Amino acid sequence: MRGGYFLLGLATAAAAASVDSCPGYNAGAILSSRSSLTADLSLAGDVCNVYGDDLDNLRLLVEYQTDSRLHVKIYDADEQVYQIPSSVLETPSGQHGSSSSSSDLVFSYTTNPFTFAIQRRSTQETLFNASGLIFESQYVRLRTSLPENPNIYGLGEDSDSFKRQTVDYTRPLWNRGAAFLPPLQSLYSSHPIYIEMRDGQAHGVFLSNSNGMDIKINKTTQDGQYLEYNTIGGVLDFYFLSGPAPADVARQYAGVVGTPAEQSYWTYGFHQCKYGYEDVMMVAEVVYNYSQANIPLETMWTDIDYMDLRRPWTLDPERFPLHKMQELVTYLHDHQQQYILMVDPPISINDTSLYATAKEKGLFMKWDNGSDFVATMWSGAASYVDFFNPNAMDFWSGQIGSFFDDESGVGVDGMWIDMNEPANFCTYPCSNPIQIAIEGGIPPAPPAVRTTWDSLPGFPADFQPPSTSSRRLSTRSTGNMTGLSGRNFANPPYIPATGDGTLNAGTVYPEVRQYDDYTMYDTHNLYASQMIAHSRQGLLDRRSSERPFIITRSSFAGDGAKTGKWTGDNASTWANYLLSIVQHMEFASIFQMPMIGTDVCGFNDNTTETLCARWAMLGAWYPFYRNHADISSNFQEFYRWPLVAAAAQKAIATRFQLLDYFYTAFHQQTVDGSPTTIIPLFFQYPNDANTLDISYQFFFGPSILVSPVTEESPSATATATDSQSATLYLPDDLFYDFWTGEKVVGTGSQITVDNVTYTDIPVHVRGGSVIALRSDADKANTTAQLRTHDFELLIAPDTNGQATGSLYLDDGKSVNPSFSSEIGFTFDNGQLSVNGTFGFQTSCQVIRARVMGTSSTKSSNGFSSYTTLKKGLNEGWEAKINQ
Ligand SMILES: *[C@@H]1O[C@H](CO)[C@@H](O)[C@H](O)[C@H]1NC(C)=O
Ligand SMILES: *[C@@H]1O[C@H](CO)[C@@H](O)[C@H](O)[C@H]1NC(C)=O
Ligand SMILES: *[C@@H]1O[C@H](CO)[C@@H](O)[C@H](O)[C@H]1NC(C)=O
Ligand SMILES: *[C@@H]1O[C@H](CO)[C@@H](O)[C@H](O)[C@H]1NC(C)=O
Ligand SMILES: *[C@@H]1O[C@H](CO)[C@@H](O)[C@H](O)[C@H]1NC(C)=O
Ligand SMILES: *[C@@H]1O[C@H](CO)[C@@H](O)[C@H](O)[C@H]1NC(C)=O
Ligand SMILES: *[C@@H]1O[C@H](CO)[C@@H](O)[C@H](O)[C@H]1NC(C)=O
Ligand SMILES: *[C@@H]1O[C@H](CO)[C@@H](O)[C@H](O)[C@H]1NC(C)=O
Ligand SMILES: *[C@@H]1O[C@H](CO)[C@@H](O)[C@H](O)[C@H]1NC(C)=O
Ligand SMILES: CC(=O)N[C@H]1CO[C@H](CO)[C@@H](O)[C@@H]1O
Repeated sequence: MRGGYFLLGLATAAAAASVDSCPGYNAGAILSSRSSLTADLSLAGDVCNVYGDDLDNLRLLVEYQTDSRLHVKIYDADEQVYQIPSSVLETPSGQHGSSSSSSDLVFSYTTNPFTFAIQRRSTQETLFNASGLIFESQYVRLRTSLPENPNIYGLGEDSDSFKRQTVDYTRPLWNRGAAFLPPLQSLYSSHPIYIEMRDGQAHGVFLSNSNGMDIKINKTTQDGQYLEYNTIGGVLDFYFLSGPAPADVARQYAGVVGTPAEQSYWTYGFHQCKYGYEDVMMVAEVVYNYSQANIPLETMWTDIDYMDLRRPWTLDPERFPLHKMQELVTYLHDHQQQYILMVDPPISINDTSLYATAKEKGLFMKWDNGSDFVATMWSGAASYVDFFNPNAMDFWSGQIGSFFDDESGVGVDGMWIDMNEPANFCTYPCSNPIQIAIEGGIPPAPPAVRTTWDSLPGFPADFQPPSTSSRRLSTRSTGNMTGLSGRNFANPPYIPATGDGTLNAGTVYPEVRQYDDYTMYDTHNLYASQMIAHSRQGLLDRRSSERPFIITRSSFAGDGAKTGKWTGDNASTWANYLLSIVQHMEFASIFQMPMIGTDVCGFNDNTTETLCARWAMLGAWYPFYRNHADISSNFQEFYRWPLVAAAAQKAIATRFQLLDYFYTAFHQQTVDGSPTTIIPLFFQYPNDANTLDISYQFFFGPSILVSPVTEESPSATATATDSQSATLYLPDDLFYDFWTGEKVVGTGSQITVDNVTYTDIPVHVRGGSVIALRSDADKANTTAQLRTHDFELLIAPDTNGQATGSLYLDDGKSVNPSFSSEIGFTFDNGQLSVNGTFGFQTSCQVIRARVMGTSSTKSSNGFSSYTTLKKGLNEGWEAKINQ
């Protein structure tokens, strides 16, 4: 494993050509049982040593784990090659009782050279056909042939098309801070799972590998259509998932990486943030202005502005002093609102006491020679916490516990974790991160301290500028670093097409060490996962019974089990408004990270009134609904324009009506991974080939089809009375216009909805649904108040006059709620029955119900008159409903 280190550059072109000369492997010593198969793979000829050295001896492990899940792993016989530590992502191993004769997936192979194929038993179709195995010290390749123009989804994070391009496409995965979300480059997260659709049937392929990689999809005359994995290390650890419905693949994937974390009820309220709120007074003003504008603000956020010179775990003593922060938190909590602060992972060297403590305990990532690695971050020179160190948990949890202490610190309600790709502003080779920070003006000079602040009605009268000192928090823990390795981390021979042309741009360098002999070369894509896990545990240590709410920027496969995510630094563009729909379908339905949101109205650049209005309407159908802007962008709180305020009021009221419906849908996904949150159309209609290309419509929960306006406003000076028409696709199914109740028969073609104003968005209810709406949702100022409102049922019968729906109720916040109800609604031609389990006692009633589609003319109201019910939700009942 030591050749070719100094040949970079000159050798690259020549080397690339010789990939074709690699000999492949022969299989021998094959042992098969009912439910597994193992073999030895040995290099079948002369080494090619293209990107490092060929490994002579590999092992193959095949496990029929369940009837729908086949595990295939190719790894080095010595087991020295890096593998994802099970402490970070524990994927299932062992056979779990399926067998080669009962599995839906059939494994077959050739020995000389070794190739393998995966077939679907029921159709005999070959789903994966692996050839071209190369296994070198710094490069692993495997290719599968595919049918022409395959329908492939997943493999993110990305800003590319929803359905993957099938020719000349490279998807690099190497977590990377990438403002403006450039297409065809690495973005913040890595999720190496894809779903492929063939003739209405779906299957999934997950490669559990955290190394940087390129996944190429191409069609050439020589090789036909294929998908090819090119990783810079790790092993080939595949989970094949048989579907056959897309929703089955989602559940099967959850069976590998875990089901998503349940979120508290309040997290579905509306959130506001901006980078550039200059002091706690300005933050308070935003809270106040939202309330004056009658727009229900649920949670207020503060970006790194609150830190003293951008140093994590500090407060700016003049602009965000502790006692004012505490008053703000008290105010918010008294009004049933929440507060969240951003936390970055590195410790500033200028934060001398905390830095010394962490350094002494050995908690930082290190150079090979044992010196602490120093990056340049928002605070200037800073060292990243090494979360592999077993003492990092104590340290991190201690920081969370003391800094966010409800009595003596800032009692936040969740954590926003950023820069965890991890990011580094010091360009390689960075000899002096301190100097780079000084030259780069980092941290920037803080804004002038205000000398007079107007008092805000409702806030303490002395909500006035302070003069006192900041508070620093101390820490405890121990740590150690060991290990060397023979690979060329600094100049790897194969470099994924990240967009930078190198792996050391904008991040902690690949040669930097982590505890237990890990190097960032292998663990880079897991840095965020570790920060997420430690933050979640820290939040649990602090408030043990409450569901921890975390929003991260970077992530890896499986992190949805612990965190939510926002899609990072998008821009205030129409293209990014549309892109959010694609990203949310990917994260929610394919990557199992359904608490997903995009900065509403856009982060970078200045938004416009009409874009922000459309985005306020779209954002209400995001699982995580937050308006956020950059420091260099104009203010864009919803109350800044009357048109946007009106859009937001309607959007939030509608979201509130549907909040328990969505809470129920989200809960279902946390139980078994069912894709019930943001759902692509082809998941719902797998046999309708037209749905395979639909990128900008989605289901919000199983019954609500959202079809946002997809064309940019024609006029920059539009007013609330202006409108546009929207063209949308309706599958062959019965729908109802959510707003008018009118029946709309889908025929598998496009329809046009006219007069979609800036305070409107086309929404349809799928026939066959019963939806429990919170009544008077427009009168609730927070989700806490909403939870006291009664319900009313919206009934959308199918063509047989039948409909069903469900409602999950619990206390909305406990990690393991002691009481919950799973209530089923069944409607059959006017007869409604309510049954289920009723563990959660509530005084909320179902006060009334109405049926959709009693008229099919647009001009008249399509709803039936209300049937008054006034029935409780603590036991089953039946009722007759007027139609
Ligand atoms: C599998 O791939 C090989 C090329 O590697 C090709 O010759 C063969 O036809 C493929 N088989 C199927 C069933 O796709
Ligand atoms: C796809 O194949 C073409 C033709 O061989 C080649 O020029 C191109 O580089 C390939 N693209 C990728 C992403 O591999
Ligand atoms: C709050 O509203 C007042 C009155 O419209 C305005 O002057 C002020 O700039 C607003 N402040 C913020 C931070 O939105
Ligand atoms: C919402 O209304 C309730 C009840 O009137 C009140 O206690 C609470 O402070 C209000 N919250 C906000 C954010 O206005
Ligand atoms: C941080 O510390 C370095 C080294 O001691 C020093 O040069 C730099 O001026 C400090 N920066 C700030 C903002 O205090
Ligand atoms: C360790 O290596 C780094 C990077 O090459 C270098 O900056 C640092 O000075 C070295 N430390 C020691 C103690 O040699
Ligand atoms: C680190 O661990 C190694 C082996 O476990 C040990 O020899 C060494 O003394 C430790 N170093 C520190 C600084 O604790
Ligand atoms: C946003 O608009 C302001 C003026 O309203 C301007 O100063 C600023 O440069 C603009 N920002 C961007 C990113 O275009
Ligand atoms: C509720 O009623 C429906 C329809 O009668 C039935 O399918 C379902 O099993 C019932 N559920 C419970 C929990 O009783
Ligand atoms: C009710 C309404 O606003 N109708 C308008 C819908 O759009 C068409 C074409 O733009 C107008 O002619 C209607 O007046």
